[in-house]
Amino acid sequence: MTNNMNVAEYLVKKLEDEGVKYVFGLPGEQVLHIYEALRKSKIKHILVKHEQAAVHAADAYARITGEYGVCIATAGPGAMNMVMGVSTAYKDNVPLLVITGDVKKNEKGSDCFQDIDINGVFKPITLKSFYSNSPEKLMTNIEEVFNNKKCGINGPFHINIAKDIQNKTLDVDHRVIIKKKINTPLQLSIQDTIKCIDESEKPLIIAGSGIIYADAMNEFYEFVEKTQIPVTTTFHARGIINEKEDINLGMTGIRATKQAKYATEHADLIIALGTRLCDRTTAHINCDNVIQVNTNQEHQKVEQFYHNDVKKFLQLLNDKEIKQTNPKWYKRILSQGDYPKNKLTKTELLNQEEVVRTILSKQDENITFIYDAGQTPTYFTVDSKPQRHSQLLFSGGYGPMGYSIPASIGASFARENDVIIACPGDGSAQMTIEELAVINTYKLPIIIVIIDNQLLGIIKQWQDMAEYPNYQVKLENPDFVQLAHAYNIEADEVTTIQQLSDKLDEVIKNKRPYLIHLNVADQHIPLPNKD
Ligand SMILES: Cc1ncc(C[n+]2csc(CCOP(=O)(O)OP(=O)(O)O)c2C)c(N)n1
Repeated sequence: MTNNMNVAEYLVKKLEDEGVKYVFGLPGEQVLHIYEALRKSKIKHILVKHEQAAVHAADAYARITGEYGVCIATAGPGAMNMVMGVSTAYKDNVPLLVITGDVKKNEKGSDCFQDIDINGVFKPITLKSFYSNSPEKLMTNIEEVFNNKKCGINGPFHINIAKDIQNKTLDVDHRVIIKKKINTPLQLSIQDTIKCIDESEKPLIIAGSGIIYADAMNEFYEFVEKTQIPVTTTFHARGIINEKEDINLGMTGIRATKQAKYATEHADLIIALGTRLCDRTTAHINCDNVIQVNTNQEHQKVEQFYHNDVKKFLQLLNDKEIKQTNPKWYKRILSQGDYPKNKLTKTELLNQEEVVRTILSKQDENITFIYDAGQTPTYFTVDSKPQRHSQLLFSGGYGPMGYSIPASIGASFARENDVIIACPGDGSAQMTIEELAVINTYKLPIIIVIIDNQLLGIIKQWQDMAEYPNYQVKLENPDFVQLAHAYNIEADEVTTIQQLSDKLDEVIKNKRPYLIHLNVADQHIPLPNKD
């Protein structure tokens, strides 16, 4: 690094050195110096229309690449607009680096223009929220953020830098000392795990997205190959092994496949890797014999919990002799078969599930699907079989409406040249529709399919199920096709399944931004299987 760097330049250089290619954000007065450093760097800044979108875009980028998604906003209102996106990433431990500028150091807390306790707001929704109020602190903080990632600790980190500090020259020779954050797995824990596997007749793996974020995929494949232990996944690790392969039983939890549910209920040993075992995942676990390896210990739920980097843990395990699973257990699971597909009912307008199945029928390695909160997630979840990880993205454990359009932008930069299909409901689309402008600016190959029932459909269903009269769930929508045109995006209305299928074939080939609008029936989604 050259001498005479200011803090902003140092920060951006550090991002470059760590391989950051994109930063999603929107400038403001309190990040002026950082933007000047970005302007001079190799990093590409993607200018969004709303800071929430910057975070969702960075989040999708991170879910796909496993690397930090980086986003930036100015103090006060800019930072506060990020809260939704940061909470979303926090709930799913998505690796994010969130950078905000702040008012001058000596004005902090003085109630001056745009002064608010940003760190106070971000603290509960990040793994750590740093206030870098000196050049030395910034140097330590940014080092710690990247060191955590290297140790397999994943989730959002926040760095807040006072405007005047960004412009301060720093001593590049200042020595940064970082404490190691995570212990190397003990031989004892490895031996215990091997003993459990050796004694088990019916072992099962629950694979979580921590494996992806910790860059432990190869170690994971080696472990599965070696032990032949059947695999189920959390939602976010879906496709970590192609779901069409028998060894992957599919997703476990409340929307489990029939085989995953059976295996989870009957397993005598569960090895949970890179998952925090949230309530939606643990739905069918019956045995006490659960080994969990995860760097997030906040939500530790089992006795045999190893606070370790899953990559290191698997490396050590793979070096040892381990028993192969009895194929009888595996055959018994496979004999359970699948739940029968829902019968499609005839509806006056398009049937939502048929629409989703038609979209999913276009699946190939180079297409990523992103859906939003509402009714259609259920169909995307039960009707899909992802062939690679992150082929199906959703805002997951937090589930905000408005995720899919901005996330499609981040996904598009993560998988350049691929086609991204974003599928919001009409309510969700309108929460972040302004980002069509960004899709147009960068001419991203994103197809937006608005699945429009003119309702906040899932809330209407809740009201119906509670036998409440419907209240405040009817939507009066704009003409989405005209709206897309106003953003200079090609768009069309489709009214039949055949038209939808043909239109998708055409626009997937074209690799240009496109919006498809369709009206669907008011339907109730099926509730989770109870049998
Ligand atoms: C930001 C936000 N506000 C409110 C909710 C609660 N909520 C979940 S789904 C939903 C309705 C979604 O409507 P739409 O996008 O049209 O999808 P549909 O249910 O009709 O398929 C609401 C209000 C939420 N998840 N996120």
